[in-house]
Amino acid sequence: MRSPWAAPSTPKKVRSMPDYNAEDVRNIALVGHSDAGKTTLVEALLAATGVIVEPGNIEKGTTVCDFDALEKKHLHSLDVGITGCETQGKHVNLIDTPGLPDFLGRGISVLPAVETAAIVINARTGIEPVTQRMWKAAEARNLCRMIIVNKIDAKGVNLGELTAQIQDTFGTECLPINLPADGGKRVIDCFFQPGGDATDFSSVAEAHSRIIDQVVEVEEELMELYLEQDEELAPEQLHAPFEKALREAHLIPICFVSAQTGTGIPELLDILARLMPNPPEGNPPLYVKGEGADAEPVGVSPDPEGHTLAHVFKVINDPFRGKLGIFRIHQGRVTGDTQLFIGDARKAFKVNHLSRLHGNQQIEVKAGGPGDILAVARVEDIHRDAVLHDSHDEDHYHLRPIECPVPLFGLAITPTKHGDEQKLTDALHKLESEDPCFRVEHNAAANETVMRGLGELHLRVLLRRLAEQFHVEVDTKPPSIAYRETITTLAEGHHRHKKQTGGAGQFGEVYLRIEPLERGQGFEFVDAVVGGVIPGQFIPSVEKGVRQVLQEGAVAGYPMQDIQVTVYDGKYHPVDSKDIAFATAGKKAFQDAVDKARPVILEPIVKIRILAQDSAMGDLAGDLSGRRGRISGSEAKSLGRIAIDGEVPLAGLEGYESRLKSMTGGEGTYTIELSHYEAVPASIQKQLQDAFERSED
Ligand SMILES: Nc1nc2c(ncn2[C@@H]2O[C@H](COP(=O)(O)OP(=O)(O)OP(=O)(O)O)[C@@H](O)[C@H]2O)c(=O)[nH]1
Ligand SMILES: [Mg+2]
Repeated sequence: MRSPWAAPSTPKKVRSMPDYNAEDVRNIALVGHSDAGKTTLVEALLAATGVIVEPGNIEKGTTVCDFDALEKKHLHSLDVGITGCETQGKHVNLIDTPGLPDFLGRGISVLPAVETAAIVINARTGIEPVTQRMWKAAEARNLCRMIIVNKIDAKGVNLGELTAQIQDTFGTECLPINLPADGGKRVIDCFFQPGGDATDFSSVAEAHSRIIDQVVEVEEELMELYLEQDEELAPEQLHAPFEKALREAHLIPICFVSAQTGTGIPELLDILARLMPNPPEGNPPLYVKGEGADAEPVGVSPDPEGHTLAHVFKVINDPFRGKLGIFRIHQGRVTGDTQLFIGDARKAFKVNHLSRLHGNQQIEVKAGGPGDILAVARVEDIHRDAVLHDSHDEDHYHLRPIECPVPLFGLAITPTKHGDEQKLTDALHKLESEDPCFRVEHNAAANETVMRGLGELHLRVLLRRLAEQFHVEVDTKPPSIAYRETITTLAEGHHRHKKQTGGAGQFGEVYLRIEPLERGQGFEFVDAVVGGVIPGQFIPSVEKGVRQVLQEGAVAGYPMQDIQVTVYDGKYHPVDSKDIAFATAGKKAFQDAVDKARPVILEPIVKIRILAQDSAMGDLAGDLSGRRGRISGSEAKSLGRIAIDGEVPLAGLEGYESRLKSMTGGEGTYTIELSHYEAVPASIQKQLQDAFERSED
């Protein structure tokens, strides 16, 4: 299992890194669909800069970033890998992310740590679902972006067509900064010193002038100079506007490489060192001060002399060695002596041992400054998304949260061994703290503990960690669907609660009105009682009773949503009226109203995107309609593949993964995201209603 401390299977030479300033740091996240070649590209970059003697290989399981046994078995990255290299006096932090849709959240969660998202595209398969999802995530984070087209050595690739497709999908700001030549055996620089060589498509001169035109557009004065001056603008004159164009996403350079043959790697290193932004040049990190709606943006500067501010973007729990918190320093310095607060904690911890990561190795370092990505071990209170700081001036600082897809794929679990309940809860809690797209829910209606992730593989990997690292075996079954209840029309409700039991009695009477709200609006409670017919102190009791029904459901035992409740009349008794009486009256009056308001059960509907060979289209469409789904469109992709978009109830997707594989000979993949809630068909509503018994107290 993955452990960042284990000795690597093939020891390689690792150079110790010298000190450097923020200006000399480049932070790059390699993102994009599975098989684009990200992990292999990291190997090529490390080998070209002498960090490793020779590039490792996915098939042999010898890469720096895919060091985990399960990654070697699957031949895919399942988690983030962090390493770095030096080139031209610059320190380049490289973060490799998994490209399988199931692990999307892990990729998204590293974005706050970098200035640049390098979107790696497989030249053979073109733009794929995760390419687009990561593009959007990087854009939402305001990151500078570049596109790396990999596998230009592969047979039958059409790089001209792919470039046009990239511009079509992501915009005409995407411009080649170099071009492939000799059928992908060379690449030719189009920016620094453009030569006149023949290329595989387009021309160097044209690519050069398009990129310069794009850069000068961001600065009027430069534009004028450009138009007046006969001579070419020198790269030095262009540096600042180039950075500005990157920051404003007015320019997204495309470069071409083969991670396997090494073509384009020196050119890529040149681009990383000379053009991609250092921390002061990138867009500033999105810090806010305060909580919720009161949070206000605050400026942070990559100044080593400022107060220390760092963000924990990843946490790894290892049952034997403790916890590792991986953070990015945004301001100030961190040394072994630094005392850091975690969030708003009053008590600081002393850093002691700091390290830089190189795959599963930790290399001890003495200090870090703005831009550095470092790790600290065995700090129990550290958690993902924590802000570390050395002064209370930075209390209540947060980084704007990442936007992760909602985990929809669920498994209901119970420990196999009796007595393992607590162990399971603890282990699940740890896994939850590591993974932004993993959630544990307790479904009270069905008395189920449900783990939710982005797909079957995601959960299988976590189950394996539960067993191997935390020694908890569990039994699994498909979970009950997360239905909701709502009403479809206005209705009135009334209840008079009167109880005489020997001693003091109970009395409360409530009249209320309910009406449907727009989908997603939740719940609103309005007090429209006049003249004190229900005294003010009992109104919260009425609301409490209503909320109990909201939580427990009135139709089939699922939480209710999108309802407004207005209490407008009632009666009280000076002696017998008490909280419990009004809570009961509120609850029963609400149930009474719901019964008359044509209640329905809602189910989650997801948007689905399936990618497969086009010959499977007929089978896929037929299967999806059998699952109550429908197709909304399809798009032909290169190499005889097709992307199909549609909508389907989440309940219909049980067992879809294996069905899809069998319909497509293992080729098909799919991604889902929550679209909306919709009423279930009447027959399903009846089944669910029949199985439900309403609580009477
Ligand atoms: N022909 C060719 N194959 C490559 C190249 N780069 C990587 N590959 C192969 O493509 C496959 C996938 O490479 P990876 O580096 O694992 O791709 P990845 O993007 O890290 O994939 P995930 O970890 O699943 O996201 C491996 O078999 C590599 O050997 C390349 O430039 N040319
Ligand atoms: Mg990988």
